[in-house]
Amino acid sequence: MTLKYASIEYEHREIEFRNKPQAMLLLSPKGTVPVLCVDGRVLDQSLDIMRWALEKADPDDWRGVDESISQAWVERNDGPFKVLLDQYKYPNRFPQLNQDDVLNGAIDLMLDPMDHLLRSSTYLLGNKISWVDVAIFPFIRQFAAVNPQRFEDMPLTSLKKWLQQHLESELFNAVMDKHPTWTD
Ligand SMILES: N[C@@H](CCC(=O)N[C@@H](CS)C(=O)NCC(=O)O)C(=O)O
Repeated sequence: MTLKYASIEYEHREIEFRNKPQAMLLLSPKGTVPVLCVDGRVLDQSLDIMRWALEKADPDDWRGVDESISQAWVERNDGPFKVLLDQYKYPNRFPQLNQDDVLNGAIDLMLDPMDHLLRSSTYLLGNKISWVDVAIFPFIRQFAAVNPQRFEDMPLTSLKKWLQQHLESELFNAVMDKHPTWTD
């Protein structure tokens, strides 16, 4: 989404996790996506790719928000919330965990605090979209998709509205095209 927003042209190589191309593993042996190879550098963390793209162009000032508040939200998302999201998505991998505890943990840690913020502003850090919304939205989308009805039934009105707005956004829909699988 950030590459598109910054009008950066790139070659999109869709890969299969079960059959990762050697060319990708040579660049980034950890084998996760996304990987961006640019100007002789390899960026293989989503946030690094976002930062790199925003340095190139940031027409709507996505970075015009408080750095330490932004960082705190993204760290909460990528750290403890991601752990809970995986536990919620793959209950079979965590048979020792009570699913209600996992769900309540995610609500208390992330969903409720986000909903609270979004009651008084359209976006997480104000009335203007920022890189933090874009960094976190895919994770909330995944969380909602695990059990859409359960998510819909949660009294998180402002969060649901925020999610819906991102799902319907031109930017998100512009990058959701299916691509053929690339192989070496
Ligand atoms: N911290 C990394 C995480 C990347 C990551 O875990 N990507 C997942 C897909 S969302 C992946 O590539 N998994 C590879 C696999 O499951 O084999 C980032 O933000 O780029």
